[in-house]
Amino acid sequence: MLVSTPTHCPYCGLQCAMTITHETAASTAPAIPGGTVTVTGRSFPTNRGGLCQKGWTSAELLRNPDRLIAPLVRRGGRLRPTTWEHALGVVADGVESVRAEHGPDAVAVFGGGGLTNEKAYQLGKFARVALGTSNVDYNGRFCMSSAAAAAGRAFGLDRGLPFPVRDLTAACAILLLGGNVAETMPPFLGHLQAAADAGGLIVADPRRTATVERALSGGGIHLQLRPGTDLPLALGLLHIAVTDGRIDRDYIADRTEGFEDAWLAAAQWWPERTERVTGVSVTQLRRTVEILWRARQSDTGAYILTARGAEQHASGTDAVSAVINLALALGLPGRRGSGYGPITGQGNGQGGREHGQKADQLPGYRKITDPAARAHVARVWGVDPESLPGPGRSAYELLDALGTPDGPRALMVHGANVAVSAPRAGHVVERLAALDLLVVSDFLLSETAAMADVVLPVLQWAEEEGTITSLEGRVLRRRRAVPAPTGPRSELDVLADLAGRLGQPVGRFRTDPQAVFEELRAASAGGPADYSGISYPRLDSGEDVHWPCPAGPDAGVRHPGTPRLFLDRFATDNGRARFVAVEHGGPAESVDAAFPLVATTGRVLAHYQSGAQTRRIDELSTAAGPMFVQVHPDTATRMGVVDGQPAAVRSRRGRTLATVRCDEGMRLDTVFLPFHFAGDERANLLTNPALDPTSRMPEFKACAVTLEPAVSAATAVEKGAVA
Ligand SMILES: Nc1nc2c(c(=O)[nH]1)N[C@H]1C(S)=C(S)[C@@H](COP(=O)(O)OP(=O)(O)OC[C@H]3O[C@@H](n4cnc5c(=O)[nH]c(N)nc54)[C@H](O)[C@@H]3O)O[C@H]1N2
Ligand SMILES: Nc1nc2c(c(=O)[nH]1)N[C@H]1C(S)=C(S)[C@@H](COP(=O)(O)OP(=O)(O)OC[C@H]3O[C@@H](n4cnc5c(=O)[nH]c(N)nc54)[C@H](O)[C@@H]3O)O[C@H]1N2
Ligand code: SF4
Ligand SMILES: [Mo]
Repeated sequence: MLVSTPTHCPYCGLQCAMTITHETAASTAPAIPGGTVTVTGRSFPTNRGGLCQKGWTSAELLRNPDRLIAPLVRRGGRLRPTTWEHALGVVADGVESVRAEHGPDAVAVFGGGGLTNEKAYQLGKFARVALGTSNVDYNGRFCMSSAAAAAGRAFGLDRGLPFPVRDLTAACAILLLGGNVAETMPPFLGHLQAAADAGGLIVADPRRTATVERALSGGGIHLQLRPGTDLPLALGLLHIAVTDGRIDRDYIADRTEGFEDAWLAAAQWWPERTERVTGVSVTQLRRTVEILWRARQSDTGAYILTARGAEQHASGTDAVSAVINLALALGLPGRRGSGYGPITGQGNGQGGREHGQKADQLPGYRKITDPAARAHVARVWGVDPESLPGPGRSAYELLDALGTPDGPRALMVHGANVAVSAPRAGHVVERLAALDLLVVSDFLLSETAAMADVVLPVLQWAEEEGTITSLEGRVLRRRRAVPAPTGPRSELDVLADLAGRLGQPVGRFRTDPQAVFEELRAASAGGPADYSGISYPRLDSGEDVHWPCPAGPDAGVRHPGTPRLFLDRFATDNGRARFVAVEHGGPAESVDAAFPLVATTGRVLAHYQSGAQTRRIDELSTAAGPMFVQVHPDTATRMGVVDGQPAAVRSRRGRTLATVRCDEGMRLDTVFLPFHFAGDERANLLTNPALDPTSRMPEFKACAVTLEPAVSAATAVEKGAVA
């Protein structure tokens, strides 16, 4: 029998629509249901039927032989299969004893932007109520925190893109800073086609990426800046816009505040100075302003977008503020057919940062320090507001404190692989090893799970119900499309069971996703991310609902949702967007004779994040090839490394092994490494955990390194160099 279910991709924030078809058949393995599972693209505004290679192959992990079936508990140094009863007993006892000895903050939780809204919400509630800990944060801190912080201070609200992706389709000019969407969200590139064809796609990236190639093929511009210089680039562009009279003075007067101070900062960034610091020519700077301004004036659509390249810096929040200042001066935000927005990365990167797994937040994007927010959420949870902890440590600070005298002694990880993806990963692994108790919930034995004392096998995306909120703030239904293996349990079930063992009353932690969503609606009501008017039936009917979507006083009136924010006013107290005066400091670590190159890191098309999932899919692993370091041929010669040969990349924190990939399109001073590989090939053995003062985002995109030839393990064995 064939059963087809409409749902969405498990990977990135574009949340392409897909149909999963399951052909039922008798099972050949005891725990694993039989039958074939196929994926097809489904018509939807963001992907228009298209999927990338990761989406096409996403069903393979459902029946992957590496799939975790039974809980694992470490005994005699090894992880061994056991029963749920025993595994959860070990977790509950371990948590109780750490709490008794060191207090509630000694148990920490690390969540993920891949969790559904229901799971993210429940994880935050579990941390605050069942554990009573302030120490809960998640991998979105490594992803969207700088963009979110900058949007918050400029617009009073962060929702990723404040407009639907489809609005970009008509635009004639788009400036994209630090995004390689041709590899990170291939169907998104289709929305940039009109701009690209008009010669209006401008991409700021130190590398000549596939996205840059698309821009250049239509006559667009590549701003090949030095890593970590988006901030002065944006200041320089604002300088030109002001001095050439290419700013919207009426908009600045009517809809914004703080322009004078922002201009004072940008006034120092005359074009030649900007060129010297960023490496982008004055001609290109002028053309960029000209293209954006022309599109803005003729109302043919001008947008500015940022992604991780511009944001993942110790000055990422200020860099995004500088970009928003430029957008405001041109009069783009809050206007139909133009705008600014960051491109959210993870599947539920947006919802994941709204419902309370972030150290400083409660559901509905509420602040945990706000007494009214605490009272509201405590009422929904049936607890005393006084019992809710305050803000806790940010993701890297949390990991850095593990096992230290004042830090957490136990950690529960849900949906992240920090042993690979956290900055200064060698140090993070040492901290994980210093814990009394590490509990990882996953469906695969990720590198982090492999270090755990207890591993809890959970269900995968196509085996359970839930909702996610995509990069455009649209709430989507994820559906159960295939039967689950016997053994793994749903995360909601695991959290409820543990909560009971930790003394929580029966029924406080629900296990049915729809029931949890109903609670989330109530908890979010009246908050910035108000979901109270959204329901499973509304979403199931295919309705296009973007938050905020309040229920309103009259339950009979359905709020239509808010596809476009800020059209009348911004979400600040006085309704005006705020310019923020920012200064350039540059990357936290500078190059010197010992570490003469800047390393930046990022993604390739076929792998996802830490690679825990995609490294297990042969088609993707083959397409991606081995770990590499991308370098200009002249730089390779200078450093004595050879194309196609192994090299060691060293920073002040560690050493990474990679195959040299020479590329004429690289800057001479920059190398690039993907962060999808494990073990000695982790790019994060190099990265600098310098944190942004506002967002606490680590500096993934710039650290000082050197390159030297290396003998790979394989070559060494061949040559007899290793016994
Ligand atoms: N294939 C694939 N797709 C993904 C993911 C994945 O792991 N694999 N992950 C998803 C997630 S969570 C995210 S956050 C998004 C990320 O999506 P992107 O932001 O597009 O991805 P990155 O490769 O991290 O960075 C983009 C570009 O920034 C450039 N860059 C590096 N340093 C700088 C700099 O200082 N300034 C500027 N302007 N550019 C710089 C890099 O060369 C790179 O080409 O992708 C999502 N989609
Ligand atoms: N050097 C460098 N490092 C980076 C970045 C970079 O650009 N450069 N980017 C950063 C960014 S933007 C991000 S988003 C992070 C991502 O880094 P990670 O947080 O490590 O991301 P994933 O590899 O997606 O890890 C998710 C894990 O959770 C599991 N999982 C998936 N779904 C679920 C679920 O529903 N429940 C549970 N319990 N588990 C699940 C997966 O199998 C996987 O093991 O990496 C950051 N690290
Ligand atoms: S672009 Fe993102 S959502 Fe779409 S198929 Fe690829 S990974 Fe999935
Ligand atoms: Mo991300």
